[in-house]
Amino acid sequence: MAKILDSIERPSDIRKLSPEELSTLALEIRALILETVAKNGGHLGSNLGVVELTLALHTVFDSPRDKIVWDVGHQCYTHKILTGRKDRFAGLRRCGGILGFPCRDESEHDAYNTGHASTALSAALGMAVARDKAGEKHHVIAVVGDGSLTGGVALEALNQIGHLRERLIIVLNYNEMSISANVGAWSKYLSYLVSGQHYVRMKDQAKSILRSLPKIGWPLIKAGRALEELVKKTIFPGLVFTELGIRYVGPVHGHNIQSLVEAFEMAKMYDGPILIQCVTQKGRGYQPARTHPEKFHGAGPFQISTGEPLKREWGPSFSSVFGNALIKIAKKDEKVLAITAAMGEGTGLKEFSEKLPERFFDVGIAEQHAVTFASGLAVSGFKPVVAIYSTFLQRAYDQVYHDVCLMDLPVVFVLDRAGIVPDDGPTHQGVNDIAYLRHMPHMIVMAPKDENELQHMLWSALAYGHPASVRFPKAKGLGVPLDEQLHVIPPGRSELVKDGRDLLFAFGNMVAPALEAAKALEKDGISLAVVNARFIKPLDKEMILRFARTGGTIVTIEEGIVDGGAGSAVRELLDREGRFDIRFKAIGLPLESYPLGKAEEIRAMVGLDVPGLTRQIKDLYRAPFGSAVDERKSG
Ligand SMILES: Cc1ncc(C[n+]2csc(CCOP(=O)(O)OP(=O)(O)O)c2C)c(N)n1
Repeated sequence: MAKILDSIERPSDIRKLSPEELSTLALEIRALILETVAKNGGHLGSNLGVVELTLALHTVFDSPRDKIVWDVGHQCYTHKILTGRKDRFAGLRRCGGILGFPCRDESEHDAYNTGHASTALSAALGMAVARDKAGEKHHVIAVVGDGSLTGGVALEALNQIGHLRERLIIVLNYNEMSISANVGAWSKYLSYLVSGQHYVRMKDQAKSILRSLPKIGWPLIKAGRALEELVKKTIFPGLVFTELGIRYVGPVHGHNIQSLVEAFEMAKMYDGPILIQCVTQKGRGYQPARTHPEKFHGAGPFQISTGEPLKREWGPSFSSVFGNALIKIAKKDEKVLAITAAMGEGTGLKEFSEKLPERFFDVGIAEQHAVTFASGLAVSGFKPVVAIYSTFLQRAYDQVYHDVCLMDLPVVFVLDRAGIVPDDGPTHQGVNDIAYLRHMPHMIVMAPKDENELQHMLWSALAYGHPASVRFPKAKGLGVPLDEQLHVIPPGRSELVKDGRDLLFAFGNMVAPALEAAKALEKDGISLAVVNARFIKPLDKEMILRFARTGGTIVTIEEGIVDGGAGSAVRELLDREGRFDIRFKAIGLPLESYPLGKAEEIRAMVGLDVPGLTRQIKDLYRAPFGSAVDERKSG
C-alpha cells in the first residue's frame, strides 16, 4: 500500500493533509526513524519524541522562510525527512551520508548548525534582531529541550530575550529528561508548571488567607492585595517566564498535532517573545526506548524486536575502566568527588553515582559551572574529578584557566571522547583539547596508551596536587590486564616501547598503531624507536633530546588537531634547544573538515591508520632533507 510519506517532498506537502492523514504520517515517520536508527545507530529517544511537534511546526510555519533553530539538533530527523532528505535518510550518520544534526551545507531548511547544547535561544535571538533590522517579517522559532535549558548560555539568552522583547517563538520540548533524568531547581520548576500543583497550592493558600481575614478595615484591604498578588502569581502559570518578559503558554500536549498547531498559530500572532511548553515523551512509540531512555538516547545498531544491541563488543571501554578506578580510589580517599555535566552514563560515572551518591554531582548541561564548582571544592580541600567529553570542555576554557589553573588548584579533568569521534560529525570531534589545555599554567596533560595506564594516570593525577588532565578515546580498551595496585607516574616520564635509531614519539591511543607502523617500516630500512609519550605537558625532554641526533628524524603522532597540538610542543622544545638540524614531522589531524563516518573510516581518510602512518613516514624519509633547515637558519 502506498504510504503518505511517499508523497512528501517538501514541508508544504503536509499542509494538504487531513488530521487523520497527519496522524498516519506520524506513524510512518516513526517507523522510518526506528528502522534507520536500528541499522545505523543514532539519537532515537529524542527523535521519536518530537514527530508530532515537528509536523505541527512545518504545518504552521513556512520553512525555509521561517527559521527553525534546533537546540543540540539531535532531534532533527523528522525535520530532515520532511525537508527533502527522506531518500537520503538511509545514509544517516554514514560515511558520505547525511549528518544526524542540522547542517546548513546540507539544506536551506537547516537554519543553524548545532550539536552542542543550549545555543538555540541565543542564535534565534540574533536572527530575530537581524530580521527586524532588515525589515523582514518571517518567524524565528527556537526548539529547546528542558535539559538544554539548564545550560548557562540558554539562561543568558533568556535574560536578553526578556530585555529586548523581540518577536521570537520558543518551543520548550519538555520531557523531563536530559540524557538521564533532568536535574536541578530549574528542572523542578518546569515540572511544577505541568503538574497542576500551582492550582492546588493557589486554592490552599487562598483559603488560608481568607480564614485569617478580619471583618473590616486595613487588614482586609491588605489581605485583599495579598490575595490579588497571590492570584496573579498562581493563576498565571509560567510566572518566572512572564516576569522575565516572555509570554508563557502551556502545558500543551506534545503528541496532539491539533493542539500543537493551535498553540503555534497563536504564537505566530504574538508580537514579542513567547514560550510554549510542549509535554512530550522521549522514545514515544517504541517501548524499549520508553523503558530505557538513557540507553536509547544515543544508541548503536540494535534489534528492533528486543532492543538488544546488534554488536556486542567484549572487554571494558576506557570510560568504564575510568569509572571503576574512580570508585576504588574514592573508597580509599574520602576527599575525592566526581562531577559530571549531564553525562553520568557516557562518562562511566553511573556506578559511582549509585555506590557513592553523596560524592557525585550532576550539575546539568553546565560545563562552565561544573569547572568553577570543582574549583570551589578544591579551594576548600576536596579533590574533584570533572569528567567531561573533550568537545564539551571547550565550553569551559576560561573556567579551566581562570578558576583552576591560575590558582594551581588540584582539579582533575577526565576528557572522554578525546580524538576522533565516530558517527556524530564535526561538532562532536574531540580534537582540540591538547591544544587548548597544554598552554594552561600548572596543568599536567596526559594521554594513556591503554586502559591500564589510564588507571595509573588517574591515581597520579589525584596525587600531583596540581590541575591535571587525562584524555582517552571513545573506544573499548586494548584488552590488557588491569593492575590492582596503582602507582604514581613521575610527571614527564615517557616510556620506551621499542628501540630504534630515530624517534617515533606517540601520544595516547596512537602508541599501538605507531608500534605497528614502526615494525612495518623496518622492511624499508627505516629504524624507529617507539616511545609512549604519556605526557604532553610536561614533555619528557631528556628522552626527546636523547634521540635528537644531528641529521636524525623525529616524528610525533597524536589523535588531535596538529596545529598547537602535542607535536607542536615537541617542535617548540627542539626550537628552544636550538635543534634545527633535525628532520621533524608532526602527524595529527588537519585543522578543518571532519568527514562523517566510523572512527576507522575517518582515521583512514586522514592518514592516522597504520597504512596512512607508514605512508606519511616513508614520504618524509624520501623527501630531500636540508632545505627546510637552511630556510629556518636564514629566517
Ligand atoms: C554543551 C553540551 N554538553 C553536553 C551535551 C550532550 N547532550 C546531548 S543531548 C543532551 C541532553 C539534552 O536534553 P534535552 O535538551 O532535554 O533534549 P532531549 O534529549 O530530552 O530531547 C546532552 C546532555 C551536548 N550536546 N552539549
